[in-house]
Amino acid sequence: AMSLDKLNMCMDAKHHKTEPGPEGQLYQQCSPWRDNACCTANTSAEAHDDASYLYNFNWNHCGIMSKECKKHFIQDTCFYECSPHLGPWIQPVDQSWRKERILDVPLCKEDCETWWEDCKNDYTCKTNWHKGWDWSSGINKCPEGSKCSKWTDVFPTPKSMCEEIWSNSYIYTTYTKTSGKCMQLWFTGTNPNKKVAEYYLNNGQ
Ligand code: FOL
Repeated sequence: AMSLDKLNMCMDAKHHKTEPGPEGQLYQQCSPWRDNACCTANTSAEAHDDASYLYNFNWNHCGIMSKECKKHFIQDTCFYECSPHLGPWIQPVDQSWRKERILDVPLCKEDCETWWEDCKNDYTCKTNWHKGWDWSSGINKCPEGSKCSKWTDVFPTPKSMCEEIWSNSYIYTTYTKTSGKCMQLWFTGTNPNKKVAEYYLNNGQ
């Protein structure tokens, strides 16, 4: 059925379920979404693997990504694949691999800042990780003419990283986790993001 419930829905993308629901067991970092999720248990496990079948995405495109940095990309994958409360930010998109995307999801300051802090000694060759890779080997490699640079040279600030890396999926905010006005990648217990989605649905952007 067409989704009328913007507070409880899944985007029409590569691996999302058609409707959110309980999963019983979700893997490790995705487990907070187990009571109501847009990801399957299988997707939640794949979210933890390098170059997994989800997108064949190679985190280690400029040397091995540190485990401190990688845990944030795993959490981002869980959030992206599992969140049932992204309705206010779901937009149609004309891409081969998905029909809908998220745009300008207001991310809590702490989640963006700890992500950037934990990655700042890593290396990358691109600001936008959605486009322009060399896929000739089956996994993404840095395109010809690009070079691996220090994270902080590619992303000078947490804001630049959070906004640019996934084509503006996120907007950096100065709201903290207790504000009720930003979405959390990291949480335990009841999903705090439902109330945030409700807030933005009632108050526009
Ligand atoms: N996390 C968040 N927060 N938002 C997202 O949109 C998101 N998307 C992915 C993973 N985590 C996310 C999916 N990542 C390609 C690259 C990355 C990717 C999915 C697909 C890819 O195939 N890129 C091609 C262009 C494909 C096309 O646009 O047709 C390339 O040129 O590299």
